[in-house]
Amino acid sequence: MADKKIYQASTTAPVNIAVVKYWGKRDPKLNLPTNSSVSVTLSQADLRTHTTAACSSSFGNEDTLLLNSSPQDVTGARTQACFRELRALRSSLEASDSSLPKLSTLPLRIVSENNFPTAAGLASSAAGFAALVRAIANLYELPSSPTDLSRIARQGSGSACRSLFGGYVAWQMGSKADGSDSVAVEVAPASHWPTMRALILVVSAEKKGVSSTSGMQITVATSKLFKHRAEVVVPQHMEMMEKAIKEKDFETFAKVTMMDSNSFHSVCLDTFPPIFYLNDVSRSAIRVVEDINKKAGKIVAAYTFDAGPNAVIYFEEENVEQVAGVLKSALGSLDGWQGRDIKVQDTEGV
Ligand code: 2P0
Repeated sequence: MADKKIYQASTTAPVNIAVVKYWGKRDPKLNLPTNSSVSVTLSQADLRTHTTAACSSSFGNEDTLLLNSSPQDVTGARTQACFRELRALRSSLEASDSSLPKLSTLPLRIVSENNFPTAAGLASSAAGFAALVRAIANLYELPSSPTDLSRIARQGSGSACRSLFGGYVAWQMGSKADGSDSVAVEVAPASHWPTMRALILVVSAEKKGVSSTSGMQITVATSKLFKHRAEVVVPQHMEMMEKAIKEKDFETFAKVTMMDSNSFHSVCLDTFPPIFYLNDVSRSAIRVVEDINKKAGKIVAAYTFDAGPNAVIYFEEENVEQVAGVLKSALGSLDGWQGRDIKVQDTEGV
């Protein structure tokens, strides 16, 4: 009788919020970026994707994926690239050890749940693909390092490569055409700077108007400002940001975070037709952060916005009242607002 056994493994992956943003692809197929980026991984206690990967000959012929109980299309090139790469690694393990079950040829059944709004500019694709890749890597018992897995997760969604690590993470853009050097590396673990906190202002939990993938392609094709950002602004921000993280220099970290977010949204506005991710509530959050910093006489809070109107505010624990308290009272009465005081996730817990 054929083996009908169900093999399975589960994992969770965290969300990361970039402080130097990825925007633009030099190779859309491999998700190779036009600039490097840096992010902070947020605690899984607050935001995470939980994924179970299973395989069995009893699953029929097709791979399937359920996200928040809804069936998803797995035939897209990105998901297929992740499945193909992971199966190839499992297949070479099986070739070198004939006692291993032949999992690489069995259909996969993936079940994922997010505990936060999907596709609302809260990096759901990052946590989603990171969890999918690691769940299958665990199922296949692959000896791959987080950086090895980041190379695969990047092909699912660029920002996903940064969610394989906790703490402070850089995605090095790389220069090779095959993408083998376009991977994530740890800049510093969460324990290096344990006082860092993030507050998320959920301005809207609706799906974003323009997807990151199509938005950045239109930017690359139409924005003249984009070239300056990718070639001049981001390399400077990368250097300043990595140094600020290593030295735990919050003022520089915050200044670069805000300036890089503004630079990214300027490039969106310079895209033709323009892309608007910020709304009136986003702009009032910027003003409140500016007021907080003015009152403090130094920079104690930094705002950043991804491809949506929700704000992420970084601050240090000692300033929680000054920052989170003021933001909550200033913006708390708005509909759909939600504030959480989130720690940085350790790699060990990822
Ligand atoms: C980032 N974003 O660095 C930037 C900032 C949005 C703004 O990475 O096409 O969903 O799947 O590679 O990773 C969102 O882009 O795009 C993103 P794809 P992804 O976090």
